[in-house]
This record gives sequence, structure tokens and C-alpha cells, in this order.
Amino acid sequence: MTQSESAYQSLLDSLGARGIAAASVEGEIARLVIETPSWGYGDSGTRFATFPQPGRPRDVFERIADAAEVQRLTGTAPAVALHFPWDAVDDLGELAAAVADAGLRVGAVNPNVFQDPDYRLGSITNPAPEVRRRALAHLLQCSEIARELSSTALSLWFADGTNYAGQDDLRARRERLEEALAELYAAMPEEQELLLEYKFFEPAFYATDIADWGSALLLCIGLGERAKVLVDLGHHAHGVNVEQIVALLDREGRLGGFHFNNRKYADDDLIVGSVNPLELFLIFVELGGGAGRLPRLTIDQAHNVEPKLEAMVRSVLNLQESFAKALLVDRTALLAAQSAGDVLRGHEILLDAFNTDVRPLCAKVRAELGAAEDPLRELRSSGYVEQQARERASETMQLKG
Ligand code: RM4
Ligand code: MN
Ligand code: MN
Repeated sequence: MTQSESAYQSLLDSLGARGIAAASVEGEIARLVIETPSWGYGDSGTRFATFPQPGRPRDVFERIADAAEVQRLTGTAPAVALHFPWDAVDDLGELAAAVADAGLRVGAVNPNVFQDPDYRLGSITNPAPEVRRRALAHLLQCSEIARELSSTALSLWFADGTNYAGQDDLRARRERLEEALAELYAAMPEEQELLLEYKFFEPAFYATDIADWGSALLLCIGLGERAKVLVDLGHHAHGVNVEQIVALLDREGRLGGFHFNNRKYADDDLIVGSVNPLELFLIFVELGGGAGRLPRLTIDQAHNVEPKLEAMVRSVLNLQESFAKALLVDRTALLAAQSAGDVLRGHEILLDAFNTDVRPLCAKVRAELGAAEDPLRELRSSGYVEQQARERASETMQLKG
């Protein structure tokens, strides 16, 4: 028996002793779908510096090639989220064909109304009607792009907000927001969801127009059933119980999806699960088991000093492992402990699942999917990054950061 076979066998034995059927857990892991972000592959930096990495993609086609490599290695990342105009091309048909040829599909389409100089005082909340119209026109155009690329979600994040009390009227800004979103929602085709992301600060430092889940949820309820809240793990104040927010939104049928990343301080956009793996596990526990129940799971990270492809692969693996651990929770015993009012037994049941080393199980699933048993080792030995470094030598533009 090889080392990995014996690791797998001893995990099977211990799961068997706990009454867990490995086959059904493996089936669910195999069905997990993670969207990787096109913008997570390109150059990014902090506001202090950008350090271009050898081999980083220079355009959307090269970003798609890298996303396909992550899918080849993990078998769990078949969708790529796009950001416009960062990913803008002359011919959308050509882009759609490139995505399909790479064995991928387009995930959420993300408009960008935060970089143009016109948006200094906001986009759809801007006091100037002509700026609001321009921002709305871009959102409408992105919905059209999403339709042409067979994407089923328009994922919105607004940098809108104010830096000083008195800078603008908070209620007027809310009205402008509602008005623009209603017009957008009315124009969106049936198959598209409108995902609304919140963030409590940055770049606005006094009042962000969509600062928290409650603010986003109110807007979604006003819009209609296809409007849902998107939870970015880096967008809360310290101490906020994110898994509780997840449970609540899910219960209301308004959990549209995630932007996965991790943070120690603010919106750090570090590798998901790298700082607080327990929180990530508890989020998957709240999502309640099977892959079929999961909302859209997108990575939203900026890899500034870490090797980009390794970082993306590590992120997918962390998500796969957290999800696998959540599948191991003994729900019957948990319910019994909770009904009996046994405070620490329920906690212990969660820790039993969290502390299980599921790596052999995930490796087995990846091998069965035709992906790599050990994706990081395979990436390092494949020479892919070195080859791209030779082929992609010229300058590029900076994306997120
Ligand atoms: C924001 C937010 C958005 C992302 C931008 C670039 O903090 O997370 O989702 O598109 O960054
Ligand atoms: Mn985000
Ligand atoms: Mn963010």
C-alpha cells in the first residue's frame, strides 16, 4: 500500500467507526463548485506598490488559461468570474469561445463603477444625475454582457459613500441607490440574479452606502426575489458573527453567495481559511450539508506577494477541505445534544468534525475527478509557471489593489 492509500484507509476506518459513510461524503465533495476570479490572476498590489510576478497573465485570455490550470489541478473550479471593463474584449463571442475551449464556464459578471475619475463622489449615488446615468448604463451593459456569456449572476459592489458628516444627504443617497437598482433589476433577464455585496468601510471612511447585510437585505427585498445578498468574508467589523449572518440570510432565501478570502485586520483579501479556518468551517456547517444546497461560492482575493497560482490552488483546497469537514458533522447527535440542552456536547460534535484530517478523502476525490491528488506538488513540478514566465514577458495593467 502506498502512503496515500494507507492514509485514506485509516481515515475510512475511523469514519466507519463513527458511523459515517465515506462514499456519500465523497460524492458531495466531488460536486463542490468554486468560482475563481479572473482578477485574482492578474497583477495586483497595495496602495504602496505592485510587484509584478513572472508569468502573470496580461489579458483576459491568459487569465482564463490560468483558471483552466487551477481547474485541471483541483477539479473543483470549473467557473471563472469576470470583471468589466478589466476583462473587456472587442468580441464577446471570442471570449465565450475561449472560456468553453478551456473547459470552463463564466461565473458571475462583476461591473466596475469604482475606478473612473467621474466616480469620485459615488456612482449610482453620485449627487450629479449625469454620473448616475453613466454608472447605470455600465450596469445595464454588464447585464447584457452576462446574457451573451450565459452567466446567471450580476455581482455588484459599490465603493459609494462619504468621508465626512454633512458631505451629502444620507437619505437622498439611499433614494438614488434604490432608484438605480430598481431600473437595473427591471431590465435584467429572468435567468440572472442580482447579487448585492456590502462592506462597512473603505474606500469611504464616514458612511458607506451599502455598509452591512441589513442594508443590503432591505434593498434586495425591495427589488424582488432574484435579488440576493453576497457575503464577502473581509467586509465586517471585528467580532461580527459571520456564520450567524449566513444562517439568517439563508433562512430568508436571500443568501446569494460568497466572496471568499480571509483577513486579520480589515479587507486584507488573504487566502481563504488562512487566518480563521474555524469560521470557514462553521459557515459550511450553517449551509447545511449537501453541495446541492450551496449558493454561489466565489473567491475574491488579491495575491500581492504570494505566488498567484499556488495561492489560488491553496484557496480551492482550503474550501474543499472545510466543506468536507462540515459534511462529517453528526447532525443527528448534534440535534439530540441541542434538544437535551447539553451545552458542550454540541460543541464537541462540531470539533470532532473540524479536527478530522480530511486531506486523504479530498485527494481521493480529486484523483477520481481526473485532477491532481496533490495539486500543489503537481503545479510545482509541471513547469507551467516557468513556461508562462517565458511566454508572458511584456508589461501588463494592474487590477485589484
Ligand atoms: C472590494 C469588493 C469587491 C471587489 C473589489 C475590487 O473590496 O470586495 O467585491 O470587486 O474590492
Ligand atoms: Mn468582494
Ligand atoms: Mn473586498
